[in-house]
Amino acid sequence: AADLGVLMAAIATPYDADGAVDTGLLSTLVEDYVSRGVEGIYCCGSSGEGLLLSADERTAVVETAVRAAEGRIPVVAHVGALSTREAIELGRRAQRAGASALSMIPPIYYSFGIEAVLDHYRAVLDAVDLPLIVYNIPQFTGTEFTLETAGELLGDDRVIGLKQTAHNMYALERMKAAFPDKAYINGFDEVFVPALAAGARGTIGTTVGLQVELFQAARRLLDAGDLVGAQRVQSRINHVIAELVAVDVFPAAKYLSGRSAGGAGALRDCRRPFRPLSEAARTRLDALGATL
Ligand code: NAY
Repeated sequence: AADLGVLMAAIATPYDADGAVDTGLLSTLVEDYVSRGVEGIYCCGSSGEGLLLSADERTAVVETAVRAAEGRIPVVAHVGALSTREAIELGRRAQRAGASALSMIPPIYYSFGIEAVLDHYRAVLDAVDLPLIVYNIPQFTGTEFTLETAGELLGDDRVIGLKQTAHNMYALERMKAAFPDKAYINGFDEVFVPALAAGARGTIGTTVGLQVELFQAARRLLDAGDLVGAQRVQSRINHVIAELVAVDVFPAAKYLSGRSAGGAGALRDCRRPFRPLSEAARTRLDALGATL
């Protein structure tokens, strides 16, 4: 399996003037990311508005990203869905499209309980012949994966790792200590350096495509044992994140991502109910973009 402990961009999904997925722009964006040193593409996640897309749209995004990446970097397909049936269908389609791995949030909305959640994961693993990265994002899903709840999945050979979009470094370290051979992937760009220190390798993030050079620099400094230097780079990363979060992180990052594919805003606004960016927000982001 491809090494997934790398710097992966959680890619935005571009739309055309009619609001349909713009596969041409998506290919351009992937090409730009590859040329700038992004080491993997994560499709249809939070940043990619995966849960706001139809199954056919999600499939088209994965197919396009795989085609554009041309095997140079891995493409991970997020196939999380409320129903097990849909997650399986999305997983099968991602496999046919040539994705390197699947990733999946637990089912949301109903409080299913951990046994149902684990069954959901097992059903997808049984139905699809691709390795899987568990997506831990408790703030959105209400389910937190820790050693206690994710141990069974981490013990499964088909699960290659876990994406920790949570600030719980202790839980991350405990999982790593118990299952050291799995890939732990940071999911909050603002704690990249702390997560590497806790045992993660690589990251999947909204801002990776905007500032991959800084992520590379932080990793390099940490590898060289320069924690203070790495922390300084993390601060620069966080300055950008704070600006994006002050606007609205996903619409803001999507706006700036357009800069390498036709100009800021070229990917168009996130789908409703995300609110369109105001003129004031665009102006603020343009100023930020000039510093990147
Ligand atoms: C995805 O699925 O798009 C991601 O993996 C992105 C993870 C993002 N998590 C959340 C909760 O937004 O990149 C982070 C995040 O945008 C960033 O750290 C700023 O908070």
